[in-house]
Amino acid sequence: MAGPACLRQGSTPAASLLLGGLAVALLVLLALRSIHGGVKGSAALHSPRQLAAAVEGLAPAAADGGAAAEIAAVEALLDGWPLGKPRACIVILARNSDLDGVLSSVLQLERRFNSHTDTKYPYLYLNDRPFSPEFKRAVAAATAAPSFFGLVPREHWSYPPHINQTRAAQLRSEARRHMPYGGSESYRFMCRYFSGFFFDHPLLAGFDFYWRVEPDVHFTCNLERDPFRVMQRRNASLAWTIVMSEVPSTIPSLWPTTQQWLAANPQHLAPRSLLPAFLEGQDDAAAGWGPFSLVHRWRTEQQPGVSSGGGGGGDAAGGQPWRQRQYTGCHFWSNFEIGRLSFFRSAAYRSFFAHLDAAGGFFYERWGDAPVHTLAAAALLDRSRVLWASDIGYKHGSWAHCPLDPASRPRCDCSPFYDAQPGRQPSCQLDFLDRLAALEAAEAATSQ
Ligand SMILES: Nc1nc2c(ncn2[C@@H]2O[C@H](COP(=O)(O)OP(=O)(O)O)[C@@H](O)[C@H]2O)c(=O)[nH]1
Ligand SMILES: [Mg+2]
Repeated sequence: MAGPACLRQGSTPAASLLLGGLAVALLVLLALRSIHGGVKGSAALHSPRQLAAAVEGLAPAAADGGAAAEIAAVEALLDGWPLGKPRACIVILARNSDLDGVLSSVLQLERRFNSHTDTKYPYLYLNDRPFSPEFKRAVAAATAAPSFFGLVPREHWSYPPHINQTRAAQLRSEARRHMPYGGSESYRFMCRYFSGFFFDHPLLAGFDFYWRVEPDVHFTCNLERDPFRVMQRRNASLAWTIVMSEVPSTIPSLWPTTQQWLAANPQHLAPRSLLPAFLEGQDDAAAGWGPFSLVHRWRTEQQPGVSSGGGGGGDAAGGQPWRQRQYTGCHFWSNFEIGRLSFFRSAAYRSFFAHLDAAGGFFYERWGDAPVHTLAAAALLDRSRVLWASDIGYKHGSWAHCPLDPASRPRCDCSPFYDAQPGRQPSCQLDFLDRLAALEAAEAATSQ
């Protein structure tokens, strides 16, 4: 409030007129945006946004930082959404400093997929701090798809009241040198946000599906199928590309806390769940292959076709595998994630997250959203609702997935030969696929 009032006091009549004119122009532009944003999005939405951004800083700021206008624009877009087309969006959590990496990821996703769809899926950019005009201008100009910008609510990016912040800070400083992001407070906020809150952001309210994209990732294949339509048609709730191992010291109590929740809520465990494929087998323990065992990893890496013995047995008959067994630490790597929002908004998922949050491991340890999403999907969903998006070429950091089938060669710029080597695949991916095969074989055997 102080800024505009001071400006007005010192200004001349001509300056007041100019400022008033700019304010009116901004209002007209925002109204235009709501009208155009709904239907074809892109081109019509673009220039008003850029003009609006150009006068940003001169015009009086909206009291809510523009949140209501942004939500109205998304609603208008969805009001005109084609019948039958998945109500889906691309979600990017980023800082202003991530701009170059965001542009790189977005340009690839556009080239490989989104710019070829009839109605382009919108981008929803989220941040714990306001996006700069420069960030907004640059990413909006990068796509013909509409872009929207949201602020993460403070209560979703901070400590819940039961956390002892002094203890959390002390544990962080001890963890600093022992694990990636061990000393980072903001990384913990980020992991908790993706675990428990992103699906409730008001900008996502009207959507059924999201695709999570990060800065500096690579999409290496032209997509022939719309993954959102695949999710819709197959009634899927989660799609993944890479299964990664977790750094054990980040999650020592995640599995015991999950076990507590499962014991109190057995009705939520899906009868044909994926959970056994994420658990060490009983005979693994007998053979001395404890959780995260290198011997176990070596065995599955060297002999990918050989069953590790886990996952099968009596579990497939609907037992309670989670009671006795250890979590392998393998998880769907969540920097790539296509999901159905109703899964995360379900009472079961919310109850699971609330239980984890109450236990404090997001702050006293460094629980990642990837193992949290994975354990939830593995326990709560029928196996058929979790898909391997194996036709999507993808790379994050030094790990990649490249479609292996020869028919994919002309549409991909990655090396299936290179990526197919067992040593080039995360050991957890081999472990998971191996256990999954064992689980399905055991289930087939019992149903005969
Ligand atoms: N707004 C915001 N985004 C963050 C912050 N920390 C991480 N992110 C985002 O969260 C995602 C994961 O972070 P990243 O640094 O890529 O983690 P990594 O993939 O686990 O190494 C990315 O989309 C980041 O842009 C933060 O403090 N603020
Ligand atoms: Mg990343």
